[in-house]
Amino acid sequence: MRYAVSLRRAGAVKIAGVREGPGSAERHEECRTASGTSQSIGHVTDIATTSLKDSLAREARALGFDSLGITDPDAITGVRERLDAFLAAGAHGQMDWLADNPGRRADPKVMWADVRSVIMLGVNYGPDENPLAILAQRSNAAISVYAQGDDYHDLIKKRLKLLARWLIAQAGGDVKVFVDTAAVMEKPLAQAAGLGWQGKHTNLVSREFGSWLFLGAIFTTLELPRDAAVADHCGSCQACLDICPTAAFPAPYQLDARRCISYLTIENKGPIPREFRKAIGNRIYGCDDCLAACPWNKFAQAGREIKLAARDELRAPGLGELSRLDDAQFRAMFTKSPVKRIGRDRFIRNVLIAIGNSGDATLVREVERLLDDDSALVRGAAVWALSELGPVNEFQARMAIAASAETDAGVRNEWSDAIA
Ligand code: B12
Ligand code: SF4
Ligand code: SF4
Repeated sequence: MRYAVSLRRAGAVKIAGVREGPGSAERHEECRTASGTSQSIGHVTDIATTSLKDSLAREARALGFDSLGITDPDAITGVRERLDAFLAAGAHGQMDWLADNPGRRADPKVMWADVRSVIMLGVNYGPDENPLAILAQRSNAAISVYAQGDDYHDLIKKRLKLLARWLIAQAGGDVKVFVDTAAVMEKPLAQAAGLGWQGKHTNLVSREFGSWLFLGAIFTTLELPRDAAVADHCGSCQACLDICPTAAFPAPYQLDARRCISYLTIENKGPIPREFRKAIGNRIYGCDDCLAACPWNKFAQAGREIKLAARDELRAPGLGELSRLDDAQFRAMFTKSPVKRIGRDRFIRNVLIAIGNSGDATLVREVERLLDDDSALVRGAAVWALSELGPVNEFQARMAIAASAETDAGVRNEWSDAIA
């Protein structure tokens, strides 16, 4: 367990009298005591800071967390301006939820006025093999490391709740727990809490776990001792910026999500813009290139959580096999996996882009079948894949027939663009 700061002096933790936090439309989880009610303590108590924090760290470790640090809710100064600049540039693309109430996202106290301390936690999901090796196997799919095992949201949320309950039982107070989906800026908070620093690829880099930490947060009304923020250790390195296949970093520390393969394959609901299709290669869900390029990964070890470990069938699945999945088979194959959330049509869209990039003529058969798919998104991607794999003259003849029967304007455009 990485303990963000060593505790040399025993101090006092003030547990203020609090009521339940204000209602919020955010998808946060408020942790409750076993009896089902939020526990509040109506008086101020002293507890040995060191022992509470040490015990918290021990409990967190036992629950599977690898890193823990505590910060002040006011610690992330300057993020509002950067978030505003990101949104003003439109860098969030279709992720409208990122633009909802930026004031709340950038300031934990706007999210919850009673919060006094933010406990940041990390779970190491370091891969057990080089995640870039699969990129050379062009007839197989690359699924990003984070999505090869069970969904981390479910796993971490459960453990955050257990840890939060433990904290309430020990010291009282109210809590809210968050992982990924709420309006909380987890990376700047984790940096302030001493878990690592936000690298030039914009993710948190840890000296011990490199780029491979999932983050989660517990907001509490308890006043807990703070850890020191970690300084930036990127120096003159820019390996992550150089490796990015789609040039998604307009500047160090800034990402244009609209160009990021993770966004394009997961968040983007429509057709993948043509300019990025070739650069996507065989990445069908997310991308790890900038994470994997980071030299700080040399200290990383494979994650210890078995549920987050790669399922064998998701390490290098064949593109042909994936392209044949119908809705029920897709759901069955990706049970408990984060991949499930994009649904079968977007998934097959991604597989078809990878097939178009495979150079594997044996996959033409699969593509032809998908030209008649019920989903226009799938048909459009199939047109592109065929144009990349098939001989041009044959394609022109096929276009004349198929384009005339096509009812969707977007797919008709795919046909004419493909031939242009
Ligand atoms: C939206 C989102 C995305 C979007 C946008 C990513 C982004 N960088 O904003 C997309 C879909 C692209 C995405 C992709 C990925 N994501 Co994501 N994502 C999020 C989410 C929900 C919000 C992030 C956010 O607030 N973005 C808004 C921007 C403005 O904030 P920011 O990235 O912190 O931007 C900062 C910098 O730009 C900086 N900055 C700007 N200028 C300057 C200048 C200087 C000098 C400095 C120092 C800083 C600086 O200031 C900004 C504010 O701090 C978080 C969960 C959460 N609630 O925090 C997960 C999260 C960031 N994602 C995560 C992961 C794992 C990924 C992927 C690796 C998944 C994958 N393998 O495909 C990729 C990585 C892509 C990348 N290089 O960022 C993890 C990262 C863990 C970590 N160790 O950091 C998180 C924290 C989820 C989690 N709970 O674990 N993600
Ligand atoms: S995840 Fe991939 S596409 Fe996105 S910024 Fe990193 S290297 Fe570029
Ligand atoms: S690859 Fe280099 S620049 Fe990028 S986050 Fe890692 S240390 Fe920083």
